[in-house]
Amino acid sequence: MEWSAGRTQVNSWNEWDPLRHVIVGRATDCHIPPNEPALEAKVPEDSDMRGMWGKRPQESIDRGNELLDGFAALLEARGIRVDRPDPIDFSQPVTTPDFHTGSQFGCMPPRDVLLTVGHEMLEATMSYRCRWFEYLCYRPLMQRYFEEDPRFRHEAAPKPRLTDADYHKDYLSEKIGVEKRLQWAADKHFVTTEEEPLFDAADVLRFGRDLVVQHGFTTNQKGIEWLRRHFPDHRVHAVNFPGDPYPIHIDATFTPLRPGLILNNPQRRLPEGQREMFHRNGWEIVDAAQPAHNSPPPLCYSSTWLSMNVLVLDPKTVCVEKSEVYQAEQMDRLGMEVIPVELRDAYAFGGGLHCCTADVYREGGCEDYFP
Ligand code: ABU
Repeated sequence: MEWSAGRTQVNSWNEWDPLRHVIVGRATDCHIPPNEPALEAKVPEDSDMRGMWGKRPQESIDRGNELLDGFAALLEARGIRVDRPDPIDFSQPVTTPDFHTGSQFGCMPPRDVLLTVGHEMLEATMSYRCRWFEYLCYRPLMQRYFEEDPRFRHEAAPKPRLTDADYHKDYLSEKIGVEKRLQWAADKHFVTTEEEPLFDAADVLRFGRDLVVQHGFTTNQKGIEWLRRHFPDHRVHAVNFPGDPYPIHIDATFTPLRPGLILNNPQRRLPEGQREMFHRNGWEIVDAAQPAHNSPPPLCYSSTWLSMNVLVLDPKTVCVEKSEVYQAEQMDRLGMEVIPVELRDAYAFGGGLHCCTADVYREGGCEDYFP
């Protein structure tokens, strides 16, 4: 069925086909959540955010929203339909029979929560206690899509219990050191155990019939197996990136730009043994350009590699953060038209241009790129 802006259709099979409809997150009421096992393992050891929690400064929220609204307006000006989540009160604690934590996180970034595969949008299990209820911010949209698109499948993965059994205790120490973290990453010893299936949607990249999923802090092997059983018509490939001492989410590590071309973070190279399916099918994996910044902005959990967290609008057009000049130059050399988008002051809310969006509709169908 052809795309029409007036009629909701959910359809997106990869990261690069022409984008027509997308969700953009909001910074409203975003909180720095209290310490909890999965978060403690992720916050860099030298970060001034360790031990800090509470609502983020209002002026940073206002600035974040200004940039996110600007990005939404830019996409709309290009004819892309943009929907936004409905924030809930993130100061509320999360209490279940199994755990309690003092506050929530926010409704940034949607890419972590929602995985669109074809006509389906799947709510991820998530692996942070503070993000347990985040899916609620997207429920008004899910209800609307369900009413308007008879093909839309709204799915939710089993909510995890997130007891202490979900986390390796040896990660819950103030000082581990990067060397030990890198050894653990090479041994695929991550903070999450195999107690139950866990995955964040941002650990999944879509390549038509193939889903490439990062095994790391936020997605365990059972989560990948759950995805394999949930999508029986797909081939699901587990990958890991041993150069990353804090491995969460694949989209600042491995970035497909168009059929046949992927950017890979040069500090987090895909191991030789996992490249075979790409090489066999003529795909090129090139090192991403260096970030333009030496450190992330204040109160930001993410690394400087949000430089490569770009949003592909179609196989020839890509949104790159405005200050990431080296990444923009590389895109230009790779034959992409670059749209600069100012977003750095919103990074602290959970990520870059890919993170802060979730696909609803891209043109095209389910192709086999790795026959
Ligand atoms: N959500 C992507 C963050 C990855 C990184 O910190 O490099």
